[in-house]
Amino acid sequence: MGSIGPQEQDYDVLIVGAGLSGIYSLYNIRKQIPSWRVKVIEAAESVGGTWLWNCYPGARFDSETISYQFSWDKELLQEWNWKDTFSAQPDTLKYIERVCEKHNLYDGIQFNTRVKSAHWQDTDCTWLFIDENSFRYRTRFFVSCMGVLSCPTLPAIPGIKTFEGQAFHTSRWPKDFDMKRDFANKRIGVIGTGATGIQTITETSKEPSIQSLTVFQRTPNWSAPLRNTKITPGQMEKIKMEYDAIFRRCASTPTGFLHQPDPRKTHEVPPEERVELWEKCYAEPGFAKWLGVFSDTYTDREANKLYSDFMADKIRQRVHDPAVADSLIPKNHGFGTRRVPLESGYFEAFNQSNVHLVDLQKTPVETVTPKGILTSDGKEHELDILVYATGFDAITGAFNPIEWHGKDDRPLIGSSDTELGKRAVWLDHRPYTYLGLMIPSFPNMFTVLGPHQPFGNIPRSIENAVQVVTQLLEFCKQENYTFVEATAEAADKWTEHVVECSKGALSNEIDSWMTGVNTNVPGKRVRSVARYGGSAVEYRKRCQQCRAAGWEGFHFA
Ligand code: NA7
Repeated sequence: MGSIGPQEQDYDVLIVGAGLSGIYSLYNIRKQIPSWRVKVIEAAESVGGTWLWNCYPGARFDSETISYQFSWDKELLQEWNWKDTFSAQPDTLKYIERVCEKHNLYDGIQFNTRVKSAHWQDTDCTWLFIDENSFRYRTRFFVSCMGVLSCPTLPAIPGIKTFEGQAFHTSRWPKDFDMKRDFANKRIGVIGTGATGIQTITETSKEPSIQSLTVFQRTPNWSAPLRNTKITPGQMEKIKMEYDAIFRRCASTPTGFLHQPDPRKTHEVPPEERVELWEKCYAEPGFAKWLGVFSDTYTDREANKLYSDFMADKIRQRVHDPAVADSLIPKNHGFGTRRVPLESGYFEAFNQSNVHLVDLQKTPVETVTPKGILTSDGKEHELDILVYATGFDAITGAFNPIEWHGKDDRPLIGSSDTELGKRAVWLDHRPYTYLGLMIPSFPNMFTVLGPHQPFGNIPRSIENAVQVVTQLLEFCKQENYTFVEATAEAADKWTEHVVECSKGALSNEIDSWMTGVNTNVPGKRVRSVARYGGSAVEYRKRCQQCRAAGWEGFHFA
């Protein structure tokens, strides 16, 4: 790819993405290797990534706020006062902006820049990136911080372009939206009932001025109470004194959250005592009800069935119409085998006379029409606004829109149906990595929160990945290496280990973004193992062992 031209910038490290991963990468690499030229390019107009794009009504953490922030800035931990046990999106975005201001990160970020292609240059061991405006960026090293859920997908149903009302995806919510003004007297439809749909539907249902809300549900999801509360100034002061212990606890749990599973197995415990634990967890805020229950809940089919039955009863108690309750109870997967969305009155929304559930398993969508949605029973559901809460091309998805030319011109993602696709390193979207950090044939390229990393408590995973990547870069600098690549042997072994870790998990038996399935993306209909299913403790141990063994599994030159 040609020589350096006037429109070409040159860096030691180029980072793509200015969400939590990208801003911490910028901060840490700058801090550890101050002499290097580091740059972030970002498609959006500002920082925040997921927490910038997802500004739909009701968007908030369902991870505990106090465990979901950067642990490395002790000063900011003492300065920052959180309002909610589960922070709302605008507050999280303010926090991220404060991190960037405090550490002067804005001057290292170029906004409104979307990468179109990436070309490995064998001659001088650099990457050449080209953006949508044909600007070129040459860099020795590249850190991908493009996010796990950053590429929204619209449903593959006919007619979506014909709709004459307003229609948008939840992660492309209209700017300056005002619920009272924009939803008043409107007939609103929401397709999708994942974590996003559940938050959007609940919040919308609470707006008294809407005319109606119609929920189009293809697969019901298990969901349970979030139980958000305000953090009082007194509580905040106490939390500030406990941060060391909070992050130590996160470091000791399999998912990086504050919750440790109960080590007992379901059948070791008498039935009344089981119910006592389930009730206790159900009454607690946050993920206790997902992550704090018996250790075999997500591997033992019978144990999972018992807990799912308990949860199904909770739904029946909350939804007045038994037929609606039945539609809302998942039948094809057990509780917790998909990522559990937490809710704040979701089930009660269906008791309102202006909220309607359309069970797409009984009456599938035929087509979107100019006026609304036509289902197989011949009914046209008329709508003014249609919201697509239909999720993302997850994990490998952010890499998908970029044209990759790795070593020997290998593509990154490809379909086995095509000759070119067969040479792809992630054939049919199946990730192949070493430690989830590097990909053979893609030298000098690192992934933070890439496939094969643990995705539990996201900031905890990000901090570890950024620290390991920075250490690797420091090692290259010290040793004057201009080339680093994961060996095929190391990637084979690691990919096998990741597959091994996922065995026995009931979550493998259901389609979800976690198992790499998205029916709206061609080539993503078959399940794959895209995330590290072992414990985050084990993952970090393996990263440390690799470093202690002189970065075993990497080839340097
Ligand atoms: P999810 O969890 O992937 O949910 C997407 C939802 O959209 C889900 O209910 C899908 O039903 C539904 N969907 C997708 N395509 C269609 C079509 N074609 N027709 C009808 N319904 C459809 O995405 P979210 O944004 O809610 O959450 C992603 C993560 O963000 C979440 O797990 C948290 O970690 C934060 P399906 O189940 O596929 O039948």
